[in-house]
Amino acid sequence: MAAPDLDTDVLVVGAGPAGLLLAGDLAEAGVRVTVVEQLVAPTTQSRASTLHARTMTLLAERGILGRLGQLTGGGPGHFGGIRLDLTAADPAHPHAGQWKCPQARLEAVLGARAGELGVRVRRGQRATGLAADGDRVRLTVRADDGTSDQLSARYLVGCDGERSTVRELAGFAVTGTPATKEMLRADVAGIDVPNRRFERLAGGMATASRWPDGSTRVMVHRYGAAARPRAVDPDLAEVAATWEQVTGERIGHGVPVWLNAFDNTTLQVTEYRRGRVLLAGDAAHRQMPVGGQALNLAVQDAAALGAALVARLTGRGGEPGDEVGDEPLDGYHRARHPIGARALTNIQAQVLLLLGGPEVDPVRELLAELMRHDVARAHLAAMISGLPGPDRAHRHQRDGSDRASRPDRAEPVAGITRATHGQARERIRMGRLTDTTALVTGSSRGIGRATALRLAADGALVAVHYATNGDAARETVALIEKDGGRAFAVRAELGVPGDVHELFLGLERGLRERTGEAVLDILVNNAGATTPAGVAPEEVTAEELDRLFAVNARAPFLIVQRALGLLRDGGRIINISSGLTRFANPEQVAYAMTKGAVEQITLHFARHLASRGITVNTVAPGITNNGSPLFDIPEAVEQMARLSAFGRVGDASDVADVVAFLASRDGRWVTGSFVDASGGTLLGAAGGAA
Ligand code: NAP
Ligand code: P7Q
Repeated sequence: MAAPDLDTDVLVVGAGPAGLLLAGDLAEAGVRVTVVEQLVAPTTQSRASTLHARTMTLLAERGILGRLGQLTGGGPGHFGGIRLDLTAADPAHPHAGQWKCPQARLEAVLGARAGELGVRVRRGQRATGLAADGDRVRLTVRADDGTSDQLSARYLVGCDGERSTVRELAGFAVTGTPATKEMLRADVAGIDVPNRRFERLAGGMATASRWPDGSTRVMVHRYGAAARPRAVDPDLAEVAATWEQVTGERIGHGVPVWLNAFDNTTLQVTEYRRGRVLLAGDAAHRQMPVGGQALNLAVQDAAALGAALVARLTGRGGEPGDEVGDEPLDGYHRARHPIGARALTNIQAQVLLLLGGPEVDPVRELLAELMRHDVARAHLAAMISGLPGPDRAHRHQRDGSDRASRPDRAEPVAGITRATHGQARERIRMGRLTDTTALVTGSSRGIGRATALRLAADGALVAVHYATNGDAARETVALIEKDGGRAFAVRAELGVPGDVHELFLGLERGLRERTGEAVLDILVNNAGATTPAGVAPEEVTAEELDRLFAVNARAPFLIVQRALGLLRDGGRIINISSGLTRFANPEQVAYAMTKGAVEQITLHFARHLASRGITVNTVAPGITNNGSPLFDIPEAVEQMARLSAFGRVGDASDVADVVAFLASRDGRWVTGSFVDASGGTLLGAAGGAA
């Protein structure tokens, strides 16, 4: 459809992810496209490493997601160093969360697709001149051998990164703010420093993570250190000096593999289109690489621009596309400019949170507090994931039931009305367990805490049991009260003589003080002792076996027995077991034996208590992030994530939501059952690429 004297319809400068995706989309729609790239061969630098939900969908829509191979979940994500579970954007999204994929692998797949669709990539050629006349653009390119060539096209797109030549040549206007803060980054071999994620120390912020090859990626910022113009990358001596100032550790003896510095320069073009020239990705907006958004924004820009150019160029009639006019291209600017601006704002906010000194601590605290609310988490996670936020998304009804029954003594768990919008759901969920009471053992931390929070959010009065960690238990109570829920803490070490008696003294007193009676609707046997990894079956001692059985099996049995006198008819018992009762892991044999025993409580008491309408069920989590430091080590998380069919480790809330279902009225027809809440860990290994 190009005029015969034109070289091509669309010229794309830059064969990064944006340029290659765009070129493929254009070629697929029958638009002629040529890509110009200054690098002779694709880069192998690590660069970006994270794909977000919207990007995953774009790749799936093009049929190339599977070509990336099995991707592992990239953990929960963060906002300015404050933990943020990106699946909160839309937990039902097929690609919820973030996914690890080196940029080089993505480029290889996008490049192969473009090649198959007939795209020509002219490598080793640099754009040096640009002229627009009438209905065409002319681009001068210079090859490495010094020879120049001129290419003509109807449209030119700059996907050539933050130092975009196309942006310069076409004279785009930009707005932004200069650098104020700088971060040093290095991959260093031969050093041994502890892994840490955004650790805030007295003098600065430090991050370290060991690569599988044994080298360590360190990033460091000294609070208050201003950015300075750099002609060359920092050397190891500079990085090591800053690292020592901030952490007190020495790394100067290491071998640097890669060193660089990056700053928070912010820049955005005021218009994404200037006549026949358009920009996408970093060429249109430059930002500090915080939170892995740049690559995702670029790919999403490119997809939007591809659709706009196809609409512009493939209309019907004599002169293809002319009756459509420039509207689609202006629409591209109108759609993507505000998204870019919003991303720059969130990134600047994250830079302040991450690289600000102690003066930002109060803001971090408040923000962390807000982020404990579903809606706030969903809002930020959606912004980063490229998905519509909770205020805009049409939510799937998740927990609706047509029966709006009143709380009822025989069936204590209140029914709810149909909810279709996020906010309505939030409010209605508050009512599901009103007038009920719950005991969650071991709810100072981990899965127990998440369960206590969820049951309290549903309206239950929750007894937060703990053994040693009083501060953490009080924090659980405070978190519940902050959201308008009701809870109290109860201490009792389980597995020692008198344990269950002590627990029930505290429980009954707490219930009487608040409700006037000692009546329990929901019991969650969650507290558990675990064995350290790395102990061979041969090394398990009799004492250890006794301790595990005392805490994990004996105590839950005695708690159920003692609870019978408190439990209301129609009540609920949920026992937390482990996927390890069906997944062999010899190092955990003793622990798994105790969980096998707990599952017997479910079977036999389900029969025993059915006449009273009490259900008894087992929930079996797989590897679940309980906040232990292990889950701060990206490599460890990646390895554990592979065990789940969904490629990520469980979140405590993933398990808590399952418990809440069994505790709710909706779970009334389920008793004596084993509910696998391990994200498909028991399905076995995948047969092939997803
Ligand atoms: P966690 O973070 O290790 O917390 C354990 C909780 O149990 C804490 O509240 C702790 O109280 C309490 N606890 C431990 N020993 C106790 C004792 N002797 N007496 C009284 N309380 C005691 O636990 P989690 O990882 O969330 O695990 C919760 C349950 O899920 C456990 O039954 C575990 O076996 C099961 N599970 C966990 C995973 C996983 O990957 N995380 C996987 C499958 C199953 P203090 O804070 O006071 O010490
Ligand atoms: O491997 C587990 C596992 C584990 C551990 O790693 C050690 C820890 C955290 O001290 C106790 C622990 C408890 C568990 O319940 C599991 C577990 O459920 C699991 C593991 C590995 C593979 C599959 C699993 O469940 C299906």
